[in-house]
Amino acid sequence: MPPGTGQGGETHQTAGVGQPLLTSNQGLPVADNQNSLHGGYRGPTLLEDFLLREKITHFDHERIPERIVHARGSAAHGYFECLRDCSEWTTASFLSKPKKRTPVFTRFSTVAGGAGSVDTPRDVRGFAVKFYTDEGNFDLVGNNIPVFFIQDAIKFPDLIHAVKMEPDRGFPQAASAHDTFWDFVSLMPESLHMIMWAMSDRTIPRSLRMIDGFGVHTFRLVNAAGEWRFVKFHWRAGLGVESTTWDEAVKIAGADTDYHRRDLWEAIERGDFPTWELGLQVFDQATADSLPFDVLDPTKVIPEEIVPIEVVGRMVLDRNPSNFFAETEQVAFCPSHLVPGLDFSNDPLLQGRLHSYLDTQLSRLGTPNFHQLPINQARCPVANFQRDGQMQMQVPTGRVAYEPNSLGSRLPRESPERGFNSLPLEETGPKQRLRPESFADHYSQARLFFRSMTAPEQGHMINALAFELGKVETGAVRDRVLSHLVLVDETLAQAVADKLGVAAGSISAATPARTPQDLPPSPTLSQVASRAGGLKGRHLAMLVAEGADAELVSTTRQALEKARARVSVIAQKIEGVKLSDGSLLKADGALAGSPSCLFGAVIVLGGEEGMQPLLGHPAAQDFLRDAWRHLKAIGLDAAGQQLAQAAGIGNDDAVLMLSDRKTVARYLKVAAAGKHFAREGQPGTDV
Ligand code: HDE
Repeated sequence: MPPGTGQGGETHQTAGVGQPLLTSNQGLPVADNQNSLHGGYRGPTLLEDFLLREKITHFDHERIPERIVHARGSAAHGYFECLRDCSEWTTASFLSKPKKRTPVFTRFSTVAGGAGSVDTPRDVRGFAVKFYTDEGNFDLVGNNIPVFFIQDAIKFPDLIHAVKMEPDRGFPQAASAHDTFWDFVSLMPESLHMIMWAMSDRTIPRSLRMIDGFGVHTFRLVNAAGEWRFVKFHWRAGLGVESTTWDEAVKIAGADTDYHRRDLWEAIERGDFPTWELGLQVFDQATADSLPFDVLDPTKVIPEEIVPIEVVGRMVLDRNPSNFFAETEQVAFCPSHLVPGLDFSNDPLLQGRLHSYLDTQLSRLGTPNFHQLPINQARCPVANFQRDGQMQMQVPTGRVAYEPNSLGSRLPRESPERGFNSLPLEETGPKQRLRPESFADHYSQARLFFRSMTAPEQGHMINALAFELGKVETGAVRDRVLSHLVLVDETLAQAVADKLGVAAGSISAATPARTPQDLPPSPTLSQVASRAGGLKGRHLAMLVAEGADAELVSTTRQALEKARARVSVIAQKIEGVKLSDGSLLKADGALAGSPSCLFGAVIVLGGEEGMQPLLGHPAAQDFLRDAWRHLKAIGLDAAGQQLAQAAGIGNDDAVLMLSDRKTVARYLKVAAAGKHFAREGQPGTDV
């Protein structure tokens, strides 16, 4: 028998010089990792096989309970760089000095789907940042939308039960388009503002690198004099906010379930590090009192036009996790993790979260020692008298595990000066279960949001509402939602009703707790307005057929790379194509697995003859048909135009002929502008 081969022919990988020995978890060198211990030549496996049992038992316990919400996530390491001395507002050391860097770990997530669901459902995205500051960990556990569905934590389990899979049938997975969700919404008008955001393009992002983040609640900043101000946290994506269309998101879900995870990973591996600015809206009690809504109500924004956002730092994500489970899965965020110089507000949603996250980590990670996991460890000294518990990783020494004490030396002590002091705020009033009167206006900001959108964005919201309600089986639920939409905006309600086939005039308005007001529109809420423009960080596809002009291919590629876009060459066969000069152009993707929905803009180049096999090819036709439908810039040479004709796509300002450097430059300009919304309404598009 040759060395390294077992009797059954299986391959053994034995340790060579300098290679570590494979061992059991106790360090016992393993001789055979391919075969269990048998009693007899073809006999039963023996209970004695402790190596088999150790390996299988470990495997059986590999999964931990997934997060009840935000189960599917992707994360990265990086740093936060302070850009402004914020000591007039806060003593928080990570905001104290320009250029000061604080390590961070940031996890993005979808909310409703399970850990194995897809990346591109219509859903809010979690945006949770752990700052490892020199005064302890600060977790800013936010979302990519600045408001929330509910005002009081006691409604959270109801909201989540409504949006998750319906409990009897176990579907739909990762989707809000079903009866229970809209039933809940229709009976909870406080969710209306968030619904407007959820039905906007924000919930179908192109990339996790292209979402903004928000702390949602009002927090407090406290300075050295003990003076406090309110604050709202905003993360602004360096690449700007960009979204897919709905049809594109659906198709991506089929083509690449890991689309966002892969995109984030690959960008960081390439050295194309995503960045965000951290901005603060800082305001005092007098400003809060002057607003027509309550700043403790998490269903409200404070428009930037009223309280401007001041940029105080930036975050760069520059390192992928080394191990998905150890880091992305085991990271434990808690809004109660804060540092001196920050404090909470009385937002009743935030107050409930202060309890929930610690509790959930105990259930998920199984022990109050979860802070000892490497990803959760503070990067500053941690010392106290908490002891023992499951999975205790430390070995505390000495006989003193209590305070006050006098028996030890160099034991941890309190510091009234440097320690965290809750603000000594006075609270008065009867103890009761209530919703403050100041939380009663559920429609004015929903209206403000809708009316602040550009026309294409409004159109997408109407389509999204019609799609979601079109999936609702119960007519009474659909009608009830429409009765709220009337109060948001009559044209919106009418447009949705038309798409559902509900007769004009048959929708009656709900009775609002407070009459909605017309607030001045806030153009900064529109994501089109906040789009950064440019091709940097965008992923484009070049579909190349045999015989394509080598010079044009190289000119186009160079120009795109100079604009710092990522270009993927797609060919019918993964080995690539021969160009006009006989050289082989390697492909990054085969046509069958690389539909155009995966890319921000597309180009099709080929030799006339080489293009022939693609003209009748459904995947090639769909490549262009979808690029057209998804409002993308399309660059074509003569052969590409033949394919466009075969696919039956239209022609407009964002379909460009490519022949030389000049035409390529024109294409780049058009592609840099993002989606070509002017195309909407043309045959083959969605509106
Ligand atoms: Fe969460 N939320 N949440 N949430 N949340 C969780 O904690 C909860 C809320 C958010 O990447 C859970 O560790 C309650 C608002 C993010 O690990 C859980 C309430 C916002 C993440 C929980 C809210 C968020 C979570 C599940 C209402 C935006 C993922 C697993 C009172 C500001 C963090 C976990 C990560 C995760 C509870 C509302 C954001 C169960 C009770 C509002 C980004 O503890």
